[in-house]
Amino acid sequence: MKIENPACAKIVEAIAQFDLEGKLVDQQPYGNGHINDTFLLTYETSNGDRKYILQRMNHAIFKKPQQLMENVVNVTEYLRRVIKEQGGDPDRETLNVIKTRNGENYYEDSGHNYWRVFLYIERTICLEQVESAKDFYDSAVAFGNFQRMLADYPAEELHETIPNFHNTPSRFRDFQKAVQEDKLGRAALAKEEIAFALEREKDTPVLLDLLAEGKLPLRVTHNDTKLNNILFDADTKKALCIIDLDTVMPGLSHYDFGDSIRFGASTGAEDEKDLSKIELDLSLFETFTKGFLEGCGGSLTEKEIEMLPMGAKLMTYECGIRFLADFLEGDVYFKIHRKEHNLDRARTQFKLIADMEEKWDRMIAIVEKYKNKY
Ligand code: ADP
Ligand code: GN1
Ligand code: MG
Repeated sequence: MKIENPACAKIVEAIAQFDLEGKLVDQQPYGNGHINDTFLLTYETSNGDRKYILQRMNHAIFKKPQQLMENVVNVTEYLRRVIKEQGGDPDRETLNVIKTRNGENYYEDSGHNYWRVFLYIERTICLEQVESAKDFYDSAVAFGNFQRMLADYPAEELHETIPNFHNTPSRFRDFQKAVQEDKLGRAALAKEEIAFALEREKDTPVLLDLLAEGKLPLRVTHNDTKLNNILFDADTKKALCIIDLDTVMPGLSHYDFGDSIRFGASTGAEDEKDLSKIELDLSLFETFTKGFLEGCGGSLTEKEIEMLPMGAKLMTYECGIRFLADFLEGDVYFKIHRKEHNLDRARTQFKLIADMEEKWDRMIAIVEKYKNKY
């Protein structure tokens, strides 16, 4: 395999640290994540092929890999117990961390890259876009369930892997700074987008203010609930396993609801260039609302439910300003695959927000409809 990313040059050294059965016959870059470097490893054994996911964690973003892996191991061990109690299959329904030969959760190589291995969950499908309302509904139930399964997890034991991850006012300040500095002179290319974002500053503290006033509860949340962070069973087509647990932290239910809507209830891809293809699909919004509330199983408060549309709007907005700030700063955070990729991504988020503003009353009415159903 040709490894283009020089930081991955240590892959051979890393693989050797994990006690994986059989003979390594294939290694390929894998998946469409924007953050980590992911590889699929295939081993030949006497019982057929075994596959593993190897990841180089993004150390520039996750500054404390040890704390990050402590979270992932503790949360997945907790989930294993819950899944077993519910009669499920913990090897397929949650991530399983494979330790190094020294019994560690990850390996730091001689170039200070941090590597981890998960069991590859076989016979699964990862969707980059909603293909059917049923898939989206299943993902909603799964994300709601995820939050419910972790409801009694001692939140204070979780490390904050990215401080202020969904602190929208703090994200706004970062964005303002990126505009003011305009390090690469790119702001001229995004005048309209910058103006659009600046005009909406007043929305940014709404949810955190309610939290501070004690009107919204803090929960354990996933915080990165886009559709490709869930694996579907290829045979039953059911949502099977929630992955990408790097950002599991205390948060608001709105973060999980909102991020799923931003990604999955849009009529186009996150990086679609033709903005006429981007709208909020109200029918998918309804599908997700119903599934999420059902998955949460009556655990959300009335105020939480009432604020769900704001969760959708703020998560979309926050992601938009993060993409735009990264464009202005020279694409240092999100992986890009073409010129102006982050600007394209920001544009879809802002188009979606404009459409949400048009459809605001209908979004509220939909949430109201399911308020007391579960
Ligand atoms: P990133 O943080 O970069 O998004 P993810 O942990 O989401 O990284 O992994 C990237 C992709 O790799 C996922 O979208 C999924 O397709 C695939 N993947 C990750 N873990 C597994 C696993 N245990 N089994 C099967 N596929 C996986
Ligand atoms: C990143 O890791 P991935 O690709 O699932 C990002 C999310 C963004 C998302 C936008 C740790 O998610 O916050 O919403 O890209 N994850 C991190 O696609 O920053
Ligand atoms: Mg991911």
